[in-house]
Amino acid sequence: MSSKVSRRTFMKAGAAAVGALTCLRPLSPALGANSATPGIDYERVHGYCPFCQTRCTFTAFKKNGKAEFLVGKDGNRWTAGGMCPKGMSFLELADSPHRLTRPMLKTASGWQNISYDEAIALTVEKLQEARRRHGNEIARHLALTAPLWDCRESELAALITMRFAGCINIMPPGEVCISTASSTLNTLLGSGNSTTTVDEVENAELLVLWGANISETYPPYTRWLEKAKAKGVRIILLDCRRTRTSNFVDRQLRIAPGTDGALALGFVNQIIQDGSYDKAYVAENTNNFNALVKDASPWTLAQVAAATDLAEEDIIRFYRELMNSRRTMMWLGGSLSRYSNGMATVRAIIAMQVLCNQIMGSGKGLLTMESGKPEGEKEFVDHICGRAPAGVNFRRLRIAMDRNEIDVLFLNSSYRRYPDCDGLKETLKKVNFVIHRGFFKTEELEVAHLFVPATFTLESQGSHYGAEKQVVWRDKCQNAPGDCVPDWQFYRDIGRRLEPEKYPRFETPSELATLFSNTLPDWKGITVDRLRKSPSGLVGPIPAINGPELLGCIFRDGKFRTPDGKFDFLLKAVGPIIWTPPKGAPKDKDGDPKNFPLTFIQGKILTQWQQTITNFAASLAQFSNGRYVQVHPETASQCGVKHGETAYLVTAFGKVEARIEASEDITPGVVFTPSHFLGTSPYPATNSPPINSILPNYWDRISAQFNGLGCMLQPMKG
Ligand SMILES: Nc1nc2c(c(=O)[nH]1)N[C@H]1C(S)=C(S)[C@@H](COP(=O)(O)OP(=O)(O)OC[C@H]3O[C@@H](n4cnc5c(=O)[nH]c(N)nc54)[C@H](O)[C@@H]3O)O[C@H]1N2
Ligand SMILES: Nc1nc2c(c(=O)[nH]1)N[C@H]1C(S)=C(S)[C@@H](COP(=O)(O)OP(=O)(O)OC[C@H]3O[C@@H](n4cnc5c(=O)[nH]c(N)nc54)[C@H](O)[C@@H]3O)O[C@H]1N2
Ligand code: SF4
Ligand SMILES: [Mo]
Repeated sequence: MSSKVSRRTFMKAGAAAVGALTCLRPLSPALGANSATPGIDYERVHGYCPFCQTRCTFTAFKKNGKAEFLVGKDGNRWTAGGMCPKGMSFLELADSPHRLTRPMLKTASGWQNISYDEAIALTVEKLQEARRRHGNEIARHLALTAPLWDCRESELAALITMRFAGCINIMPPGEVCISTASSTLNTLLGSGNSTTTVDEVENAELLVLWGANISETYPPYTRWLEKAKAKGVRIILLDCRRTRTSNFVDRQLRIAPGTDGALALGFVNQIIQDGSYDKAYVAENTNNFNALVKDASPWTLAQVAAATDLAEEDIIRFYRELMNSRRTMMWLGGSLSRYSNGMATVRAIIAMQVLCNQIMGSGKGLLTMESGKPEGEKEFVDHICGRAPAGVNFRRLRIAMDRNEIDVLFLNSSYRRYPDCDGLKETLKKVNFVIHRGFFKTEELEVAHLFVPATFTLESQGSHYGAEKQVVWRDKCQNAPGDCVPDWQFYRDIGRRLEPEKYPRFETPSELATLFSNTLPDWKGITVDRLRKSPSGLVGPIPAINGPELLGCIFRDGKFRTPDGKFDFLLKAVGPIIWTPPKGAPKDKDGDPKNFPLTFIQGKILTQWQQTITNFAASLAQFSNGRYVQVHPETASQCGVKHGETAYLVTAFGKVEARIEASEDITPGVVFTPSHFLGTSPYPATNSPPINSILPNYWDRISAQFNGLGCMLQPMKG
């Protein structure tokens, strides 16, 4: 007997399942994830999905040199074998007819194929030329935008090469992701990301999903909501839209976008006023409590209700539920980092948890989206290359590019991820030489001089990290087409030419991973051998060979990871927590409520990953409704637009065409559209100008912001 499943039937089955399930579990018992199914002559290759930080692990079933299907590893304690359609799409993407597989150089007569060796030689020449021109000033003239890398070894190889080239300006994707939350958590608590692991939700009494659409952005984690519910944990969701996640919660508060900070400050004010916060804990473990008292004092119940559009009785009930809970966990969605007031919001939410002693211990703490980046990378690169000063952020880089100061830019991402991307495109044209790494024909080619194709996850070995600070491993499953090379090879080959003596010697990611774990004391126990055997990966740090993984609250000694072990309510470098509406919102002083009375938000949908790769998958395009805007029927009718028709979504910075989807799932006055899609997709369902083309170049102190802006819907005719 052999359960031969063709790829097409598998994708079809997967497709059918998407409608019904939040995440895909192994579809047929015959394909049971790790069981040795007799009669199937497939080679099994250990892998992980490089997309979101659920970091699902899978077994690739390989035949005739290629993966035929992927099955999530059911031994993975975080996912239990779940995967989502995005990860599955790699089977199609690897073989996609749209994939670019040759290095190309832009010439006066258009793009011309060149060899990989020529591409490397040209890149090295450009770097050396810049060095000759700028000497010791070189650092100001080079930059790299980093993707959510396909594996950690690629990231390390790129960082080492850049340092040897003299480049310190590395733009992490985190800057336009959840940097507001992660930087604030790092400064205040010393955690950088989640303070505990997700399995702790079972030990909580109350779980608050704060703008976190878990079932669509971390689909296999839906089971943690189910597990928590089964244990009687109460779950409250704050979101102005009804989403898949709404199905798993006890109560939802439809808070107005960008106003969570006001709700949090109202709670802080209330418990300070009535003296119900944990006074002894605060006295012993925090500094500058008086600063918080002052910051929160304006936030009466009436003020909170006016800011958040929530009814006073709903606010009181929420505050009471928080006060009555002995163990509360809060899960902070990435969406909180996408507002110009994001830092005030995150500070206020952290203060809520600290005031009630809800950070340390089981069933308590803060979880974040896209967290998990383990420490050690900077130490490792410093160890090899010597210490270097810090580089600039993207806002500064953009200014430098505008002044024609950047000679060479490694564009390893979309530029469309940044707000005002059309303006940015013009800026990028001022860079002398742009090397783009990618997979498909995208808008980035318009600003690039050299294109060198990269590999997909199945085509190279490497490690990665996930939301639980777990490190996972994958082996190479199949050869890449054409001249596609993994980043660890591309950057190593450049680095070796620049610094033949000093560049670390490695022929495989496994050798680089071993060098890494041998160099960093906290990584000693995270060996490639051990990773290969673990379906869940290994939660770091593990300082001893064969040492245990430590799950749960990261503050094991009960102290914050700050210089004095205490939490400081005053952030001197930033000033008080002052909450104001998001910049450009209808209620903001810079808003224009007459012309742009609606609030614009955008976010992720289940079947697409970011702005580029998955838009090229036909298997996913079939689930896409294209560029639509979700809007309440009342709002649609006030704007004179009807369900199903195409209209303009207009901001003060531009407009895009979008199909109206009138639905009561969204609060009146708010407009939502998916953040995905690009203008070069071959499929109409994923083809639309980038959404950042209608968003302004607004920044808070940390991240580039996208949401909360005033907007309008305009009929196409009349
Ligand atoms: N399917 C899919 N999953 C992904 C990704 C993807 O591209 N596609 N990307 C991954 C990455 S890199 C990230 S950073 C995360 C992002 O994860 P999130 O940022 O959490 O995802 P979003 O869809 O932006 O927002 C989540 C929810 O917040 C709501 N929301 C918007 N504004 C507000 C607000 O002001 N307050 C509150 N309370 N809610 C608000 C939205 O309606 C939405 O339902 O997702 C990861 N997972
Ligand atoms: N308006 C708006 N903008 C957003 C968001 C939003 O919700 N709304 N989300 C933000 C968030 S959360 C994030 S994380 C960012 C993501 O933004 P990006 O990091 O730009 O993500 P993608 O759009 O997937 O970009 C993919 C491109 O990066 C390059 N790339 C991808 N993987 C690799 C790799 O392994 N190696 C190399 N060398 N290159 C690679 C390829 O060129 C690929 O085409 O976008 C942010 N921008
Ligand atoms: S995108 Fe995230 S949830 Fe989906 S398969 Fe990949 S890692 Fe898993
Ligand atoms: Mo992100």
